[in-house]
Amino acid sequence: MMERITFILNKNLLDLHGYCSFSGISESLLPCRGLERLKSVFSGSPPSTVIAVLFPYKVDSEPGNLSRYARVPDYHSAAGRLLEQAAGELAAEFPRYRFLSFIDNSPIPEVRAAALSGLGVMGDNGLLINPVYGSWVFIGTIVTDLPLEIKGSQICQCHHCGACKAACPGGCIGTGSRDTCISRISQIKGSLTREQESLLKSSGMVWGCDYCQDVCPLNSKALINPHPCFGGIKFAPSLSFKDLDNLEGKAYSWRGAEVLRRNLSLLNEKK
Ligand code: B12
Repeated sequence: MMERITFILNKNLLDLHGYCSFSGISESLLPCRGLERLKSVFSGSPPSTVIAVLFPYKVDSEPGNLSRYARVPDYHSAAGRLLEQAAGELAAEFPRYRFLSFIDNSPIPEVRAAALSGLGVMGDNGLLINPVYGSWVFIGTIVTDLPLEIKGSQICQCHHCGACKAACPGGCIGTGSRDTCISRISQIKGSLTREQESLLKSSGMVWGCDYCQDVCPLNSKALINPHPCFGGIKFAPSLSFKDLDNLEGKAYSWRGAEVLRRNLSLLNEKK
């Protein structure tokens, strides 16, 4: 059975995967629309296993005002399609069981699921750090009521070297608060507070933030080999006003042009 599952996952380019028990994450499910889907699909038979899958996304080390994850086509659709296809094939192979895929907009705490699945360590910056690709990986999952053999289920942590904490422009790592996280501020709709504006300006970021990942020593030898689902497409490392006319396929298109325009305008203001 395990061979068959591995075959189906690998055939769908999901070879960077691991398994954890659903009970390891069931206490920390995230409230979102997907939670209702999860509850309704598994109403008769509770989930037993989570298949966690990684999608390496780093394409370059060039500086720019866009975080690395926004420099490849939108992972929600690119990686989401592969997960959905694999879930369908697994359901056809094991018709007595259900298989439901998620990515990002997910009730599954994905970093925890991936760490429990043995795919890497949990960094102080809250991110999963894989030994080969570093933290430059997206995480998706397939939840199933098919009980699978789980080997080990312990979360390993990083070395707490403090580099991410020192580099975080908002100084929020280790504080338990994400209020000053640049990635979060870059996504806020409407107007920003003075403090948020000045943090965003000093970071030089228009969308997302990679400061904590750039300095992580566990990322220093990360392999740059983006997942084939991104089709070899690499967007420019920086966004400019003229790019706002066409946001199709970009990871930040869901937020709309206005938030990006505001961020770009802030960065263009004299300091
Ligand atoms: C909401 C969210 C955010 C919010 C965080 C707000 C919050 N509540 O924590 C914001 C917008 C800030 C954010 C930013 C980023 N995110 Co995000 N995010 C998520 C999401 C959708 C849910 C996380 C969550 O709420 N967990 C539940 C809370 C209760 O768990 P928690 O144990 O308290 O804390 C978790 C995180 O919040 C984080 N964390 C812990 N402490 C701190 C402290 C700070 C300052 C921050 C920012 C985060 C953080 O680590 C924990 C493990 O997940 C997940 C997808 C998912 N379904 O899991 C992606 C996810 C965690 N994000 C991801 C990414 C890539 C990022 C960014 C790197 C994007 C970027 N370049 O800007 C940044 C990184 C910032 C950082 N250092 O964490 C990836 C991580 C991949 C990986 N290798 O681990 C995920 C898994 C999405 C995916 N499918 O790949 N994210």
